[in-house]
Amino acid sequence: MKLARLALVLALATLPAAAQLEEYSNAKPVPPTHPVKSIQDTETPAQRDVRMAWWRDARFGMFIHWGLYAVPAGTWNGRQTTHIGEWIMNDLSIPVADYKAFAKQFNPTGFSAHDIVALAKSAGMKYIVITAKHHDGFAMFDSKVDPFNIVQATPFHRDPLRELAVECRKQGIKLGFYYSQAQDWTAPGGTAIVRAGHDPVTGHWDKAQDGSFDEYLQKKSIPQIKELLENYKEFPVVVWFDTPTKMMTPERAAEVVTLLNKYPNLIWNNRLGGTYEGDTETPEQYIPAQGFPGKDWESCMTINDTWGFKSFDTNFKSTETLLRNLIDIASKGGNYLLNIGPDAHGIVPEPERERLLAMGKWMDINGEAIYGTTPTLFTTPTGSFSDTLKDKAGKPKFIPTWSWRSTTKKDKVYVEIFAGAQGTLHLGALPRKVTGAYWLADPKQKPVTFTQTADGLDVPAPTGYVDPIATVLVLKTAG
Ligand code: JFZ
Repeated sequence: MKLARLALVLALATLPAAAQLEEYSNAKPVPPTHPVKSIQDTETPAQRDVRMAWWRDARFGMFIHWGLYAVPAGTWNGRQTTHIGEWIMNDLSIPVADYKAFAKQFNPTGFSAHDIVALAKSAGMKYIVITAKHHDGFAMFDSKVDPFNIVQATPFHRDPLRELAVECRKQGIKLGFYYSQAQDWTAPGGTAIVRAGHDPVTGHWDKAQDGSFDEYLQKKSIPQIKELLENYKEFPVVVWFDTPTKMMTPERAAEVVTLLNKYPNLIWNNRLGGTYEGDTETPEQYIPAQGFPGKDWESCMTINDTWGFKSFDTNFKSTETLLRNLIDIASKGGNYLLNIGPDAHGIVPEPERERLLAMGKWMDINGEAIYGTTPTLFTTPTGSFSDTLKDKAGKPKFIPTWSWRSTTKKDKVYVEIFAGAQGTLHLGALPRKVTGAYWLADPKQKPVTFTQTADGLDVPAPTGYVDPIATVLVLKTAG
């Protein structure tokens, strides 16, 4: 008995300090319980840093919501949906057979993987995430598992994911796949988030949707995820799951994780479900006021008010808003995944193209202040999109009290000054000594005067090189 005690004491004494502490600390939340450990559960922080490195440097990616919903484009039987376009089947309770029939009309001959990848590159985006299958169950790729896909069910007979993979490889940009693992409105057994007027348990509105969820998972969802992981060479580098619903229990999600674990460089988001936290937080349509300190995160946003193409949604954000969102996100250490919604011909709506190209013009000059940066070192309280205050439409409210943002590199601090600034800008205290300053757009890097005191840093508002959206001041810093 005594010996056993001694052994226990010795064993505890040899545990690393952190593990011992955990025994007595209530601070940590209960660790998630799931039957299969994921890469995030087993890797070291240093391994994680290596795995996430390209993603953290990228800061700006393209989301593509493209699928069969581009055919109705927001209108069905004379009714216009008031919600996002890719939800039309659910929102207008379209019967399965009617929705599936759209496939015969889907012939997007205007689709050019080359042009879309080139557009992403011109915008300064470093990766693309495209909907391989959305909640409607229609696969935008060559699937042997289920015939309801773009190759077999449409006159198009081409695999846009393969074409994108080829172009991404050629043009040097990364490719990821979005996959709706639990919601599937056309496959029997697939689940649907419950809404008024639909079955209160299954969310279904058509008998053709009824069936076993486990059968759906085993026969369609998991095999298609496998196809996506296996058939596109080095891609996907990201898998973007969505809407797990309560059906994705730890046991079911674990089967997906077993697949994902075969790809140790893969990055996947926090929407798989079953207590798996994934790699990235995914705030949607807003910028969290403080970011997610210590976590990887990515705000995804639409350019207008829909993800999937809607012919009558013309509420496009300005280039100014989009760029300042990107800057705001970078200053808080996140990525911006900005969506485009190609139409039924495969064409990217011109207002979206225009804005991405305009963003790219700014990035050509100022990208250095975005890529590979870490969050601001200033503590000056300013403002941002609020995730608690909402406007009348229920959208996160923008509190426009900031006139600038800041991003950080090892030996430089960038100050992105929004238009309207005049005279001298008081930037607050910076925990580094500034040794010089210049406008990023100045090819001669002519010195800009500044004063640094304990109280803070004063710099002139932009005079030369003024960009009406954001003018970047570079502060050279020591330590
Ligand atoms: C989901 C999808 O339903 C939508 O169609 C789109 O693909 C978007 C990017 O993601 O929308 C969501 C998902 C989760 C929440 C809200 C909308 N959520 O957790 O509040």
